[in-house]
Amino acid sequence: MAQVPRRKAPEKLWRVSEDRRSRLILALDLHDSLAEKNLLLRRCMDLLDGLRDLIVGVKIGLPLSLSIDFDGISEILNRFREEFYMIADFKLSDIPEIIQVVLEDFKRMGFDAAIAHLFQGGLSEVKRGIDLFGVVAMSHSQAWLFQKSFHRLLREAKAAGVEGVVVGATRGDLISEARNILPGKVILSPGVITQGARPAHALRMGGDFEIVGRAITVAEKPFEAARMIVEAERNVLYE
Ligand code: NUP
Repeated sequence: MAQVPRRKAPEKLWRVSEDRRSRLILALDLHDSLAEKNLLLRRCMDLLDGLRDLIVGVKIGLPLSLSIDFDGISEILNRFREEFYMIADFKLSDIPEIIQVVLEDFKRMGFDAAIAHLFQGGLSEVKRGIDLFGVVAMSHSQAWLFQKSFHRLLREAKAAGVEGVVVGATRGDLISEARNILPGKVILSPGVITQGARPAHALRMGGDFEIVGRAITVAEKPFEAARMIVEAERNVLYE
């Protein structure tokens, strides 16, 4: 029986997801600061063109921004913002006033959402016109300070009123806990394949979206790699 998503916000994220029957967000971490910027930009455009039926969103962070500059990022946003949910992953962790001006610029550029840290506090003070996701559990094995602070970060996420949280796909038990404690929030999970989590495992544990970078971006056949992940997701969602 088809599983109906419980959470309807953010509206664009769920709408695109339901249209494509996918929970896959691409981490567009192509980087080579010495390469010709236009060549790298073209590679990004070609990759996104090829994946348009499979991915729901695109996550952009420092690796690509340092390689093609913010002008290049703006070109990507202008071309694909209607089709994909665009997430700025600069893991903001600053005073509320600075986070606010940065989010205003992200919005102007065409981003739908940003990822921020929660531990610095103050996010509830930030007036914002885009969605926000707070990091509560990172995917890498050395993130022990996060693990120790997990429940406090979940409380901070609730108080901050963020739309969702980031919980590593490598931390299935924490995904389930976050799901129980924050039933209304979207859970994004990075760490699939290259960092060790099996495709769709995060969804089985109660997560909503998987963020995948290198397993697709450096694959010989990115479309096939993405299709394999989306098929695993569909088996969980529509079994
Ligand atoms: O805990 C986190 N783990 C993580 O890998 C939080 C993140 N935001 N990420 C990001 O997800 C990381 O910066 C990268 O862009 C992506 C995972 O990429 P990959 O391991 O699939 O290549």
